[in-house]
Amino acid sequence: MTVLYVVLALVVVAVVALALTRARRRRPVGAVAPAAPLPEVLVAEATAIPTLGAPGLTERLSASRGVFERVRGLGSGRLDEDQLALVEEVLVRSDVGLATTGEVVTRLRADGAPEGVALAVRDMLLAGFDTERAPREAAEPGRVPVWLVVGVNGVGKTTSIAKLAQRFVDEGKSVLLAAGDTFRAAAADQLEAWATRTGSEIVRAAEGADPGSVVHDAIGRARARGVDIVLADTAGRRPNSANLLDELAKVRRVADREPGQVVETLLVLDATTGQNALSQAREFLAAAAVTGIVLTKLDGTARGGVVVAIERELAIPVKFVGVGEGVHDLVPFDPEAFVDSLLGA
Ligand SMILES: Nc1nc2c(ncn2[C@@H]2O[C@H](COP(=O)(O)OP(=O)(O)O)[C@@H](O)[C@H]2O)c(=O)[nH]1
Ligand SMILES: [Mg+2]
Repeated sequence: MTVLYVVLALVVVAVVALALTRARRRRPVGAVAPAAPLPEVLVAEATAIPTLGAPGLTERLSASRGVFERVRGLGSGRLDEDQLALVEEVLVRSDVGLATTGEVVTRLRADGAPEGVALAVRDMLLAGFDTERAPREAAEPGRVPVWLVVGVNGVGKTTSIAKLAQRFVDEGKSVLLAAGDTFRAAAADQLEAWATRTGSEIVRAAEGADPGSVVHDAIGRARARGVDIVLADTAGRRPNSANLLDELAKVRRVADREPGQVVETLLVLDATTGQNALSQAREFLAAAAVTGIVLTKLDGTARGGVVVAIERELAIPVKFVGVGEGVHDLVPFDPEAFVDSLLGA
């Protein structure tokens, strides 16, 4: 008897399901389907922005990961001199810097690696990233937050601004770009193209105009229109570097004057230049009061370990990393995901 009821119930369910499918198929082309809320997981997928934990990061960092291959292949326990030399060579090649390399090798020699060499190196590299790195987006009440983006020519300032604008727009915020690189007209054209693509506003001026007044106008306009944040591009080249640094200090003063407030000064460094990025950075630090680093082109280098050296030697947090040329290829720097993509299984 019970079996009969179960079979009957199954038949009824099957018939109803079939009828529903038919009904759906018969809906004329162009008819509007009843709006059903998207399942949450679909919504999350549709709007997801890559983060350093996202699948694909390990592939983007594959050149840097390749350098660590031989370390990942080592076992556990005590290390002999050949193995220690191998770890040393790998760390030097990855550009983590001599200080970190020396410390890691010393500790491995003394303590061995009971749980595996890769894991021990991972933990030691990770221990160097203990800084607060959340970017500041809010200004004091009544003031317009400004992110000033500085760095030498070609490191990826303008592209990173476009990617940052896209992130803010994706979060539902309004963005105004200030074309403070007035050295070449093409620089403002490039920024304008990104403004259009990302749905941001832009304030630009003629080639050779005073970058301070561009940033000043941008802040005025942002304030008048209630724009959430101003991203200011700057020149990376001047007849000599002293001029450039003076100019940046001046732009910064203008941007920080009410109603503007500089809440982040991001120095953009190109990871493919390895340790050279460090000497470049030191020149900027004093002049521009840098609060964070954007490390670009991590996808195009085997020297990804340079991020370890940058934080250690400059004592400035890496806030974002560039992992490609696309507008979504800038992600908040997540040390754990980064180190795992080099040394994880
Ligand atoms: N592969 C790769 N290329 C990048 C990245 N960031 C910037 N670039 C490229 O670097 C070049 C210079 O960038 P640009 O923003 O014009 O540099 P700027 O002179 O500092 O403004 C462009 O070709 C960008 O596409 C990145 O994260 N990965
Ligand atoms: Mg530029």
